Amino acid sequence: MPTSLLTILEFPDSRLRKKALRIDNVSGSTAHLADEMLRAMYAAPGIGLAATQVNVQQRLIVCDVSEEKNAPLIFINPKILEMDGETETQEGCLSVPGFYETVIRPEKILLEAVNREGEPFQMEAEGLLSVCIQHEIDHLDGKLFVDYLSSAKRQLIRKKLLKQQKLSR
Ligand code: QAP
Ligand code: CO
Repeated sequence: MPTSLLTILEFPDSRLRKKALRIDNVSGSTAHLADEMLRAMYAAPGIGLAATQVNVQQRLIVCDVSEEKNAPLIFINPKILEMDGETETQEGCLSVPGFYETVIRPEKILLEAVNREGEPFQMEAEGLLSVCIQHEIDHLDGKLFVDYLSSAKRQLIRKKLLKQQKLSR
């Protein structure tokens, strides 16, 4: 598996707080970015990645929650239309390496998005895919899973990651 040229930003980098803009024209470069993001996600390895995490302020996310890592999904301008139920998941994030915490979110979603051909579609998701999509859409709005934790937990993670980042540069 080739590694990726994209760099994944790490918490508490302020660029993770920027709000991504809608993509009004799906072009070849959008499809190319999606492919590069999938490459970076698989290399990590991860199950989801948002453009915000690679310092691109565009509304584009990719996911693959399959066991075989052979079911890449690309969502452009994703929007949740309906949600239902409640589920608890141990979430992690490529931008918060080494930390996993329980987050409660809606269990099922109805999603609207645009595909890499520029065509709108709707999709229902539940289970890990639903949680992954919600987590990635949060990134596009500058939100991280650590924002759902107590501020004490978030500050501790922040401190540990800053220390780690200083050691590794
Ligand atoms: C979001 O996160 C997600 O800490 C995607 O050291 C995760 O792919 C949604 C990863 C879990 C729901 C449940 C995290 C890789 C990958 C790490 C990821 C790490 C290496 C996280
Ligand atoms: Co994340």
